[in-house]
Amino acid sequence: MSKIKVAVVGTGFIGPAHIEALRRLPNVEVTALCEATPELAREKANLLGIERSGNFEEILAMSDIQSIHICTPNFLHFPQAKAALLAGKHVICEKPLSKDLKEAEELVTLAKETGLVNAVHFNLRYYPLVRQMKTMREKGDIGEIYSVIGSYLQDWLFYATDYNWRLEPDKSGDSRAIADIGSHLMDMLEYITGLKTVEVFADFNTVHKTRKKPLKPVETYSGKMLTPEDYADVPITTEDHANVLLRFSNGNRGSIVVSQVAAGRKNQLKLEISGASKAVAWNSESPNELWIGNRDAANQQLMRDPSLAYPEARGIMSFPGGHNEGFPDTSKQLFKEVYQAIAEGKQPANPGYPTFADGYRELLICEKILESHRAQKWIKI
Ligand code: SOE
Repeated sequence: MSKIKVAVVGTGFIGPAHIEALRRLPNVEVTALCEATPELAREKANLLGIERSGNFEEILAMSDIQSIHICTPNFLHFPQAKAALLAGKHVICEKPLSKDLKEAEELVTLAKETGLVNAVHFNLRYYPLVRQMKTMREKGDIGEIYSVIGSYLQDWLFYATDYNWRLEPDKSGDSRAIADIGSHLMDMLEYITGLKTVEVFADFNTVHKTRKKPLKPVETYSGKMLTPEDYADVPITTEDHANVLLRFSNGNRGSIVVSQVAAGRKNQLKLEISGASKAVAWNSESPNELWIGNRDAANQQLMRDPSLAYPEARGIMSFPGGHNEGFPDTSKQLFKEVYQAIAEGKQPANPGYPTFADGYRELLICEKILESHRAQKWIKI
């Protein structure tokens, strides 16, 4: 069976995660890698055992490459996704789809015109018990949604000396915590509930209003202690923390909290969805367990187990109960669905995976949340 040849662009944190997940699929081969310079591309390709490397234009010119994964900083997503589509490549783009709504709209239109497969890496949808909650809602187990409470907490930007391109609006956009991880939370809660968020009221806080930007690369584990002269003070305008009130299309309410300065929370997404029949609650720190709340019966703890789940959730489980599946498995399961479409050569009419249109929606919600914070009032979506 000939394998689909893939190129990955960008090898920070998430690029290698894409490569690892793709290597677990039988019909895919990661053949080429692109980085900011040919030297870095070659170095990383050797490190990751990838045959070819080159700059972005060279990758696009490789006629046997059928799909491209864009894992670069946010400001590059639009030009790279546009060029890849125009070169006839299927595109899987990291979230957010682009830096602003106008760019996202152009990508959605272009992708539709080309008919090429287009996807956004909202991989957190692919925790099996997230799909179990969605299926429970679709089958009426939860009942009408009364309320949604969500949080997404991290601590990788906890110190004023924690620095990253995401702190720079020209590279990351005008929202940070909401656009970076709030987008996952908003995508997931609409995916599970089937509701649309129709109005938001947001309040942001920038805890560290100045951060220390290293003036030279900080070699990981080098043991070198940087001195004060090694840093520059940089004013920060994007949010470390955000509280957002939500109003949904069924008239009911919700709220989310997002923070990237929450000590001890490494990457914790939590959702509690209360319905007319039952409530469900899920925590990404223990992703193989689902709490089910009842008014007139004992509450339940559902363990991820193919034999206990609905077929729709079972379809994204590869291991039996007790053999836990986690973050890396979500990308494998997402890409498995995307590459079934790529094998057929075009975007299906109703893809099950998150598409550029979903990426556009998340940017729309994030822009309205930012608008609400700036205006300090309710904003309709
Ligand atoms: C950093 O906040 C980050 O890597 C996000 O960019 C990812 O989308 C999230 O899954 C984990 O944290």
